Amino acid sequence: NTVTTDNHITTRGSDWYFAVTAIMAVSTIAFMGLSFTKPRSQRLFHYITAAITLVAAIAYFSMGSNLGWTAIQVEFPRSNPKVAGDFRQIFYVRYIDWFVTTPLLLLDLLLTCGLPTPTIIYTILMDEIMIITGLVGALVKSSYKWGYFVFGCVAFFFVAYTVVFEGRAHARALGQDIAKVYTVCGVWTIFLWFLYPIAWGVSEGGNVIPSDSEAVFYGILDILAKPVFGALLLWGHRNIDIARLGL
Ligand code: RET
Repeated sequence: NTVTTDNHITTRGSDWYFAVTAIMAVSTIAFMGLSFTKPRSQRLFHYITAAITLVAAIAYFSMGSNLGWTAIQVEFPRSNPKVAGDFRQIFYVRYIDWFVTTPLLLLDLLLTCGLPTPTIIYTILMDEIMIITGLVGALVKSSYKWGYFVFGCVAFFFVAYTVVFEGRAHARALGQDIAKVYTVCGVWTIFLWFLYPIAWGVSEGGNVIPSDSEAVFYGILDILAKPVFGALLLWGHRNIDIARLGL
């Protein structure tokens, strides 16, 4: 079970993972620090957001340490012989991170627009189906992996529908300032989340790009979707009393 060098992260890939670890860790400290500027009753969004970057920091520490992965046999990619190899490194720890953090990201967003609890619960359930089908698909070596990918995309459709249509309508009803922070964070989320299945398709799915490129692709997405999203959200909440959201 040898992993060819081209399908395995290099020292530079590992350094990049550690750089992202540092960004996530510093963001966690910053979000917790910012929570002290608010009374205890107003810190919910700080806690959720800090938990997201904390979990990511640990996942990135694992990947930088070359842990949390397994070798999966791949078919020879004719489109790009440079990445040809018998095995590809699949970082399953990414999915453990996403299983915890994507529901928290949705909570940040859907609590901001005051959606009813049943809607939030079913949207998070769809999100969990999306992540788990992505994980199983990544670990499957045959082309059945694309079946899981399709299930994941269908689940993602429901998540996107809630964020784009239901969430926007509820946010508007809560007032202009809330609608504004919801729109900024919602558009940011949907735009970025659409890029994840593309990254999956060329990495775990089609084995088109090597593991170092995968590290950069997902890494940039994670920085934008977690610390940058969190900063936008907390900034948007700075003058909003969470009692207005029913919290
Ligand atoms: C997978 C593959 C299956 C189909 C779809 C996917 C979408 C994943 C998404 C992940 C978002 C992750 C975030 C992480 C934290 O920053 C699982 C790749 C649709 C949208 C935001």
